[in-house]
Amino acid sequence: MAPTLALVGATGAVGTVMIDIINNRESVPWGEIRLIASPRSAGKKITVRGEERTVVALAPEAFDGVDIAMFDVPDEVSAEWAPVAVARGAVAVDNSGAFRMDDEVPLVVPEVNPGKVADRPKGIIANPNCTTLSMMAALGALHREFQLTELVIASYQAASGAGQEGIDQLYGELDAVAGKGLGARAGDVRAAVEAAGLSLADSPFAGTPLALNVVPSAGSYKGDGWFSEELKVRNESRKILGIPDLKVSATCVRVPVVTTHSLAVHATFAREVTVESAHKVFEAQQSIVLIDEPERGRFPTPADVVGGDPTYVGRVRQALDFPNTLDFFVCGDNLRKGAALNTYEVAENLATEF
Ligand code: 11C
Repeated sequence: MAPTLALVGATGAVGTVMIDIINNRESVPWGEIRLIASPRSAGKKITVRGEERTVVALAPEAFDGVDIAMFDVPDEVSAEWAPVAVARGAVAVDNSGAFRMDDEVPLVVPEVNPGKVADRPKGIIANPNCTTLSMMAALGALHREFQLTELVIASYQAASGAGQEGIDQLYGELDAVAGKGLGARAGDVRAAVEAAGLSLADSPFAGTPLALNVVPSAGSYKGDGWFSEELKVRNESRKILGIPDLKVSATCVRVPVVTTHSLAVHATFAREVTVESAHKVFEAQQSIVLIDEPERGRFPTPADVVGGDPTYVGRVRQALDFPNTLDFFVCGDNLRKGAALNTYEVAENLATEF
């Protein structure tokens, strides 16, 4: 019998993208597709593959008969409910940060470590953070060929990484500053945002305006100068690539982009690497689109690739002063491959087990 799929968090920002992905798949392996959300959203009707479905409230019984449950909910909700889904017989594929660094939970990117799904003693498989994921297909492909030893990145992260609240904040701020010739005097952007009645204290962007600005803070502050997002990039990259001692340093920055994270990557390898050989590796990977003609102004940017499934790579160059080191730029839709799509791909691969 075709397996039953559940989507927990069906009405959230990532859940909504997930439904779009399911609706646009050529075919799906599922019998029933069950939509689950908080009691507040229960009863809502959503069309999935041409059939109107009613969202059911998150409760233990909601998982009865479910084979694979995808979770697109906050960490604390996953921490409580993924084990409930497993106890009711499902495999949980979780997009939160609740289980990523648990030794008994594989952290899976299908292009990099697909076999890890089999090693899931807790019945849970974790999906990486969207910043880590945005570069992982590219890094995994290069690592297979040239053996990665050191990784330095700077991220340019979109507002939607902070959910619908982040999107609303950015749009509100852009409305508040547009057409006023601001940005030439310290504090004028902040003053305009506050004068428009927008609270910066409650903003997901560290009390700082994001419009006409960049903010070197993502996630929560973890001490010693580091933000959680930077530590996630380090820890998750090591786990996914299977290099526990990989040298990693990350600086994560929020930029006034709605959706699609970008990263400037500086990657060092044990073996000799050239731009030409890296291009070949990228071109051979189905989920990567290489746009690398800088002399013609052709490289990926969030505004041009948002809504796409692939990882977009460009600006590939040999670091002038660092042997065996490449610099390149990647863009990935943080709500698609960075969240919903990778989770769905893991679930889809699992479907053959049922
Ligand atoms: C951001 N990457 O852009 C974060 C959002 O660990 O799943 C995802 C947080 C996570 O703010």
